[in-house]
Parts: sequence; C-alpha cells; structure tokens
Amino acid sequence: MAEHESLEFGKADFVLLDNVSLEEFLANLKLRFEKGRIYSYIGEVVVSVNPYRAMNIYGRDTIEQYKGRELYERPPHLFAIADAAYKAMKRRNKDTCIVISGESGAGKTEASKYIMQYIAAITNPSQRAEVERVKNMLLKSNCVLEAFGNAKTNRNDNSSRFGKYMDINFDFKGDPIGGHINNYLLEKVGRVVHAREEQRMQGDESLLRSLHIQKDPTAYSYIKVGGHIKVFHSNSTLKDIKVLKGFIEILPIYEEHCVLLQGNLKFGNDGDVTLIENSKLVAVLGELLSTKEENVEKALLYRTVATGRDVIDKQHTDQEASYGRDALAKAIYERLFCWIVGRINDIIEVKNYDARIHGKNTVIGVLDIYGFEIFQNNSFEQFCINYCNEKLQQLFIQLVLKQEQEEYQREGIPWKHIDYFNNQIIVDLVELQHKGIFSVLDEACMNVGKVTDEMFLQALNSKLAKHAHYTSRKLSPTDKSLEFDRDFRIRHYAGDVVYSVLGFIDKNKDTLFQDFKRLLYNSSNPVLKAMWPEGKLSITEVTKRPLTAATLFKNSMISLVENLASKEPYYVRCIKPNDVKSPLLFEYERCKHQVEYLGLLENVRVRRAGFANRQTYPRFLQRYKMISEFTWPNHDLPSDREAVKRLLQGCGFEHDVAYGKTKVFIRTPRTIFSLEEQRAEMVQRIVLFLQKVWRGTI
Ligand code: AD9
Ligand code: MG
Repeated sequence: MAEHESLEFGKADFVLLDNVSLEEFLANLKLRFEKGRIYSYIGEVVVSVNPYRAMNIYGRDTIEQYKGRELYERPPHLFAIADAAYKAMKRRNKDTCIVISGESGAGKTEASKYIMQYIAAITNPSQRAEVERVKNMLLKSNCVLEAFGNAKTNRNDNSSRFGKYMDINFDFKGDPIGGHINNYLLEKVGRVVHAREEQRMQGDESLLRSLHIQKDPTAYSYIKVGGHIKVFHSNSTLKDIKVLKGFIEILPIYEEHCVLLQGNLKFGNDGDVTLIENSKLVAVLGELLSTKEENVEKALLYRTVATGRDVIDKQHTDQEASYGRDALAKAIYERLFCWIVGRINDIIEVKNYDARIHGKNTVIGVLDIYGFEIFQNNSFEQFCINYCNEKLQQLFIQLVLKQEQEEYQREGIPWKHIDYFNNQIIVDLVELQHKGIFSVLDEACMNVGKVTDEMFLQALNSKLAKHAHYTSRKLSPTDKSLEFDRDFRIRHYAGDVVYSVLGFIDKNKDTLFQDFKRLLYNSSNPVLKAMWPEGKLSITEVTKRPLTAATLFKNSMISLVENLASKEPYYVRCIKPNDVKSPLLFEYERCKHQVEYLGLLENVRVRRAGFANRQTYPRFLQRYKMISEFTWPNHDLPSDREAVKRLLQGCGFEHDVAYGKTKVFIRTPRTIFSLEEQRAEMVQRIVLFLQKVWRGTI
C-alpha cells in the first residue's frame, strides 16, 4: 500500500477495494482520474488512464523519488514499474520486459517514452562517455521512428502504425551498453495508399524545394484519397527535422517523398495502349530514384513474363498499372522504414568489444505496439492489429495467472483457481493451422487470379459456420449491419468488429512485380540498390512463391510472444477515458468496457483470492518490527520467519496469513491497514519519546 496517499485520492492499489465489483473498481478509477492520479496498481500491474494534458510528474525530482524504491513506498507511477524491472534485472541477473497494452490512443507510446527516459536518467552515474552515447541514441531513435512510422488516424493524432519492441542491453554495472529494435508489422497499406485525414507538412523551405516537395499536402493524391501518409509527423518541429537530417541523411526523405509523388501518377489508355497521363512526373521519379526515366516508365507500364523459353514484355492494363504503382509505393515505404530501423540498430548494437570485456549482459525489453482499433471500415490491417492484441491479451492471461501459481507453488502455498475469460479461442480462430482465418486466406491466395474476395468469404462461412466468435450475413441472415458478399464479424476480447473482405486477397499476396525490384536494384544510388537484393535475379530464376503477409505476420507474432514469455514481465495497462481527447471527461461506459475486456477485475480477484500482499521476511520485519515486543528493536528468534510468525500471532492475525518459504502472504487488505495503523501509532510514540529524551525531560 502506498502510505503516502490519503484515501481522498481513492485506493492506490485496486487490491485494497472493499468489494471487488465493477462499480467499485470504476468509482475508484474515476475518483483517481479526477484527482489527477492517473496511475494505480493491481499488485505489480500499473493501470494508467490517459490524462490528455501535460502532467508535472515526470521531472528530475520525481525520478529521484522513485530511484531504488520499492513499489509500495511511493504513489503508483510508471517510474516505479520501470525501477522494479530494472532492479529485478540487476539483482537477479534476469532479463525482464515491460509490456504496454491498451487500445489506440490510450497512451502506450507516451508511457514507453517515459519508461525509457527514466531508465536513461537512473543509469550511468559515472557518466561514461560511451554509455551516454548509447543512451542518447536510444532516446533519439524514438523520434526518428515516430516521424516515419506514426500517422494521424481518427483514433489518435499520433498513432503508431508499427509495433516496436526495443531491447536495452545492460552491462554488469547496470548501465546501458546497447540495444536492438524489432519493428513489427508495419501497417504500410493504411499508411501509404488509403487515407483518412489530411496531413500537414512542414519543414525547412530549401530542403523541401530541393526535393520537389509541395508544402500543400493536398497536392498529393495519396493524401487526398484520405491516406495516413505524410513526410513528417504533424507535431514535428524544425528541430525534429534537423535531428532527422543529421541522423539518417537525406535519402529516406527523398524516398518517402517519391512515394507521395507516385500517387499522382495517372494512367489512361489510347485504344489498346496504356499511357501515363502526367509523364513529367516520371522524370522527377527517375531523378529521385537515381535511375533512367525510360526505365521507370517501362516498369510502370510493362511486365516481363517468361512463357516457356521466351521472355516477353506484357503490357499492363491501366488497372494493373495502378495496382503496380500502389504496390511499389508501399514497398518503397516498407523497405525504407526497415532500412532506417537497420541503420539505428547498427548504431545502437552492443559492440563486440564491450560484450567481450563485460561478459554476459542482461536485457530489459519494452514493447509498444499498435492498440486494438475499430474504424468505420475495417480491413486486413485492422484484422492483423486486432489479432496482435488478442495475442498480447493471451500472454497477459497466461503469465499473470502463471506467475501467481508459480509463486504459490514455489512458496509451498495452495492455490485456488479463479475463473476468467480465456481468449485462446479467438487466437485459434485466427491462427490455427488449416482451420483458422489466416489459413483459409492463404489457401485462397494459392489460386492466383481465380479466387475473389467474395469466394474467400464463402470459404470462411463454410469452415467457421459453428464458431461462436465468427459470423456473417449468410450465417445470421437477419443481421442488417452485415453486407452479404462483403462482411464478416469477429467477437474479439475487446469488442465486436465487422471486417470487409474487400482487398484481403491482394493485401495478403502483397506482390510487387519483379520489374520494379529490378528497376530499383539497378539504381545508381548504392543504398537504394542494397534495399532490393532480389532485383538481381533474372526473370527465369524467380519462381519461389514468397510468404504471404498473413503468414509473415503470424510468424512474427509468435516469435514476439515467445520472446516476451522468456523474460520476467511487467505490465502497464492503458485506458482511454474518452474519445474526444478531453482531460476532464471520464466516459463511464467507455471505461467500463475497457476494464472489462482487459480483464482487470479478474486480475484483482486472482491477486486477492491468493493474497493481497506478500513480502519477504526481512522486509516485513524492517517495516513492522516496532509493533511487537518480540521483534523490537531486534529479535532473538532462530529465523526471521519465526519472528514474523510471533509478531503476527501477537497481533491476532494468524488466521489471515500464510507462511511461505521466503515470504509472508497476507490475505486481506484489512490486515495490512491494521498493521500500518499500528505502525504509524508506534512511530509517533517513538518520536515523542525521542523528543523527550532530547529535551532531557526523561
Ligand atoms: V496507438 O495504439 O499508437 O494509436 P497509443 O500509443 O496508445 O495509441 P499515445 O501514447 O500516442 O497512444 O497517446 C495519445 C495521445 O494522448 C498523446 O499524443 C498525448 O497527447 C496524450 N497522452 C497520452 N499519455 C499521456 C501522458 N502521460 N501525459 C500527457 C498523454 N498526455
Ligand atoms: Mg502508439
């Protein structure tokens, strides 16, 4: 319990609620939010509510308050969980990770930044130059990735369109010596080709001019269609842009811009011949991609195909050409992003020299991924994002429960099972081999050109007709919210989402004509060339079918989850208080829904049905020894365990506690309250006594 917090701010730890009910949980959450207490605990899990305003709680002085402290010694904070993860890693030489989850706009990315900031602030007391360099790069990398990988959606003005998992490596002293970023599943389709809102572009005038960048974003088709794309994040300042320039030089900006220009390419036809309507752009593209104008034109209009022994140039229809253009734009964007991540990794990776000198190092991983989202139209990208959130929820369920179970087992204390909704059934619905939605989709994509999105939906309907979490208009004919040949609905852990199958097959195949790969491989810009190694292959060599987007996504999710499960996890559960970005509004129903689907109530129950509080014997004695004559000022019993037993027997709490091998477990919060009260009383008496001694009145 955080003794510093009075009840005026509600209960700092939900485990201390008098009754574990949704109503009480929400009343406490609301009270705390309104009092500006945006963080609370469920045991060691941080519950965070997005304040939508600047909070004065992340400064140097606050950092100092949390440094090296135990969780319950200070009011709930991200810094406390970061410190706990750091301490666990340092003390026990264990890899830890901090998993931040919550829906889009709930505050995950902000939380990850504060956590990084805290870790940077508390390490390297001796100011070693190399460590300072690494810390700086780790912090700066965020800004670069956000500039390229975030975009405005109608859920969040600065929405992460990629998942980021960052490992920070520490040496034996506990100082950061390097890191590694895995970028998961960049949502390039939504980011590049489709669009929802306007983006603002700003920047250094001369830089923009030299790159043929128009200041008016509506000059770009991809933006006009409503796309997420932009050159810089809408909050970027000139300073950020300078950082970008310095960090990665100019090339990526060229390319992203070139992605935008491509959107303006229009195709028409003259009889049988497909034409580029605004051919001036082709020259600009050629310049930006360091390749010949005629080669760009050819790759946009023709496709080289092998027919038996012959190789011929087959002309695209204008539809195919538009498809190719969009695929190229997406691919350039994706490779550019991966290239940036690769360069950052080159800079921050643990140098062999350090690793050799310091031997084994340990890791803290921080996961900030895109949150569960529901749009007006949900497509393949939302499907993947929401599946990813299902996987993380599954991990939470397993680990939070597993950890409890393991701790009770380890300590020799019996465990009673608590019921909770297990979303494994939804994870299976998506990823199960042969039966899951991804498998059905991959199967549809095997038959090139023959299977339509509608046929894919039919296949889903026949395979999943009986699944409790899947439905469509065919299966529920009276449900008017579903379009017949287009929609299916998944009952996710976080709510129902209707997906439109339109585009699923194309997006899953994600094919880029080999001609484009060759075009870019032949660029005279060496960096661009290096991004397209497959361009080297001749047409007859390219036969292997690439893995589909769904398979790649699923594989990366599985390895992500394996990685997280191998570390000691700490959790931050983010809640979005309203949909209008207001610092004042606590929308009851919205919050209730999130508390429910995040399984927070079950989390409290599991934590309590076991024991609300646990402390090692020495720690317990240090805090409460003054309340018993057997332990104050020191005990002469054979062990700390015996001493704690004697103390608790003396207070009459024997029925409410269990003695593990290294820790005492206390079942109800009341016992802790009572111990705290007695302690406060004794501390006061001791202080009064000491004052009298000093004054000489005793
Ligand atoms: V998404 O899944 O990437 O779309 P996030 O990452 O969960 O989403 P984000 O951290 O970007 O949300 O937060 C959204 C906005 O809420 C931020 O841009 C801030 O304006 C606001 N926010 C979030 N957390 C804080 C905070 N601790 N203090 C102040 C905050 N503002
Ligand atoms: Mg984010």
